[in-house]
Amino acid sequence: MMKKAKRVLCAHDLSGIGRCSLTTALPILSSAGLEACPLPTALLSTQTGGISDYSYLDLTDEMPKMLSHWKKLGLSFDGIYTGYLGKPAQVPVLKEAIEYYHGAFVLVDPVMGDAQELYQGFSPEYIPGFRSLMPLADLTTPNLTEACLLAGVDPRLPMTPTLETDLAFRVRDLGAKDVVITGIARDNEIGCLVLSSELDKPVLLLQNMVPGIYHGSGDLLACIVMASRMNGLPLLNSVRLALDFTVRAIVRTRDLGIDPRFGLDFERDLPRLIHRIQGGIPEHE
Ligand code: PXL
Repeated sequence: MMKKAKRVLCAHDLSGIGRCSLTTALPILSSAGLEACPLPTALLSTQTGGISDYSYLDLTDEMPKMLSHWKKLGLSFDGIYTGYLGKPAQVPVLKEAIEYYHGAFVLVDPVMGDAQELYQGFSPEYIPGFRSLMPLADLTTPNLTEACLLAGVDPRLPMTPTLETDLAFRVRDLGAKDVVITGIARDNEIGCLVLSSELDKPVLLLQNMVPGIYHGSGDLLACIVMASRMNGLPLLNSVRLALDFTVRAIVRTRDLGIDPRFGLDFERDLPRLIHRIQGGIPEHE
């Protein structure tokens, strides 16, 4: 018998330009056969990396109103995916929603910085907020900078494989069941360190590195992992699929000479993603 599409709540910003957050999450989750329900945290003209003078509307006050209407309608969610938050004050709002919809698969992407520093507009107040969400997370996907901030380690410290492994354990000790640290570099490769609740040591998955800063890569990777997990793919296969898809989009963006501040050219690969996720085909070529 045909089953209802699983419903996923997506708490992320809506940026008109920049293919990040909701403009990435919604098409990816829909392609994966999921009903993607946006709970926008902020409205921006563009993503903020490398761009100034963007417009910004905080939606903190709107979020409880949307959630309360959804509660009144008696809706349920099978998944909750949180990302870029407009204000640290949104953390308690999300905590309440996660507790209310207990049983939903929860991915917390603790979006707050990259390249060893906090993003424009972010204060250190976000750090305890995201730490407090970790015990509610089935999975968290910090990049290396965010993992340091969560773990209380200076993100400007030189990285070593030992420190990276230590970070994965420290983030898991904060309470997240599974941890995927993104942006782990080795020689000419880049990838993710995956520490699952079922493993006693992390697994490193790598892909060819494309030098440069490609905005929105972390969001694309996280929402493909979410989409794959919601379709029952195992964690390692989900990360492998997300890494391959993200690197393909980065390569295409570079080859087409697209300004990387405007996001990754991922759309034309959606049919391939649909085939792989909905067909449960995790292997990369
Ligand atoms: O990719 C993370 C992200 C999401 N949303 C907005 C951003 C960024 C990173 O800079 O600016 C608005």
